[in-house]
Amino acid sequence: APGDILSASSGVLPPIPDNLTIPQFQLDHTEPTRPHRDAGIPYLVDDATGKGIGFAEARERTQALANAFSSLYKIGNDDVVLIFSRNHVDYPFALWAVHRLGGVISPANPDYSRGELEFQLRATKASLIITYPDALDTATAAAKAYGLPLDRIVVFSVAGMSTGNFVTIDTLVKRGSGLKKAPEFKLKPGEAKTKVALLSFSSGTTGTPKAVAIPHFAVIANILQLAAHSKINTNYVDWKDQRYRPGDRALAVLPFYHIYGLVVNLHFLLYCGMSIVVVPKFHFEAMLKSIVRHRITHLMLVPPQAVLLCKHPVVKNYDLSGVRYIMIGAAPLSDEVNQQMFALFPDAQIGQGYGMTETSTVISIWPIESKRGISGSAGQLIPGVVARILKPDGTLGKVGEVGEVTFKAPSNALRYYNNEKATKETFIDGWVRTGDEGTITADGLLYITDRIKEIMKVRGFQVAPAELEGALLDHADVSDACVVGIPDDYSGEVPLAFIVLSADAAARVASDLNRLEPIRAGIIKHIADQKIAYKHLAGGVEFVESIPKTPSGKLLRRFLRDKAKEIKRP
Ligand code: 4UU
Repeated sequence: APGDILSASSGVLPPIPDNLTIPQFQLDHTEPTRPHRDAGIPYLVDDATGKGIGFAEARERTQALANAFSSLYKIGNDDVVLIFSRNHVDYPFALWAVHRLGGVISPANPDYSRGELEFQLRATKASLIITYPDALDTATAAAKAYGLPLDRIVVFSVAGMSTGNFVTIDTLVKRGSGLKKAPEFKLKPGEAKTKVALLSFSSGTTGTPKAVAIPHFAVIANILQLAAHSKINTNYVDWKDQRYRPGDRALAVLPFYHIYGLVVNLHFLLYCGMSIVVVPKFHFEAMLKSIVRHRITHLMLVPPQAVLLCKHPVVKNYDLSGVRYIMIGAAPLSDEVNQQMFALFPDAQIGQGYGMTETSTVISIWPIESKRGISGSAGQLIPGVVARILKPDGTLGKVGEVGEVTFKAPSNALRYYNNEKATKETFIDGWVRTGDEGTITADGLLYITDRIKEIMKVRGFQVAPAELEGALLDHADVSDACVVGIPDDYSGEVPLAFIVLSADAAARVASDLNRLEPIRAGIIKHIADQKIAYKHLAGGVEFVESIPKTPSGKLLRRFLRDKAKEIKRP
């Protein structure tokens, strides 16, 4: 038997436009713009000041920035602009401005180190950096190392924060509104399927982070798939019972540099006519204050934030009863936390979503018919998604059987950018291999049972063991290394390194055992000095005689992952 092709949701997917860029869909296409345009619902709201930006102003700022990027920075078709920033109300306008010129956006975490940013600049060949005031030092250092002139750095304007001598986005909006209108980049029918909009990073099933080439069509498709799943009625006539309603207010604590924040929290919720309250940096108690102050109705979270809501003593000081909807995704959610969330928000809709960068985000969300997600399930496949289960013996699974889940969806990304080898392993005949083990029920409910691929998910962020192993092998005391994730109540998992000492370090330890602890501390510091905080070896360092490998030299990571589970942590 050939196995089953599984699909699910009861929503009906409309035709997906294949000739529009993301801003043309989001700002020019008439239907989804109606609540903001005609009813004056704020588009984006700054969390700190409460200042709202309306739809007309959003469009104007986007156009002014497009004019400025075109005239003053010569950004045009296929030029890559790297946004190295926290969330900012101008973030989407800068992004759409570049798209209006046919340019490509590569988003990056503003807490990256110089080396991590330099890697992304090189991999994408970016020619302009848009950054946030507190990330200017790193941006400058990385630009120098990469060879980008410093006048190719521009910075978002933030009250009370210094932008040095750099040109600000506010200045560019002012100047751009006086410049002639930049020619709009246009696509012919079908071209949106191959025209790259985003280069977002993911490690895929193996190796170090790679740029995922995401076309305009994939993002627009995912928005329409989500709308179809939740039966969004764009006539906005009879929407009172909808999960997402015009005028609802979502907090954007999820970062826009990650696909979950960008496509779902920002683009999809705007499509629904909602207002997005933009938070630059997640801070737990500040989030609670913002929920109350802005009368937030919708939250999109990662599991550690749900853990804080369930466990943190300050939560009881805040009236969170206005929250009607909470989606949790990007990493496994424990049953315990799930049940506690249900108890904490007795009236809210709460459930899980599952997605990945390679599918331009969402694959599944809990069924629209149920107020609450089914505990343990990552949700129901959304319209347009079909799944196949690849069993360990290479055959295709049937309903209810366990194996690697693979998806075909209109939102599937195209490939890994400039990486044919990795592309061949993950993007196969229109299917994306997830590296996740799971099963799908007859109702199209997805259950993720394990992770086959190497990556760790630390606080929802991908951490590639290969990246850390590469850095560890640069250390003089290390001759071999293997990094695995170990469970952590808050972060989900944290990296632990198994290390084989170099001959020299081993000899030093053999002559004096007291030398071992400084070596361990040195290795931990070596990673801390060059990597963003969530990649640090919070799980510690374990010394071993050798790293188990297959005869062909491949790390037996699973073996060490199991071994790590036996280690008692302080
Ligand atoms: C178990 O994490 C993401 C996207 C997350 C997302 C997006 C929209 C969640 C809900 C939503 O509505 O992307 P990446 O590329 O950073 O990581 C993808 C990987 C998956 O392959 C899987 O291993 O993150 C893990 N993952 C999950 N695991 C994502 N969601 C889940 C989940 N349960 N619900």
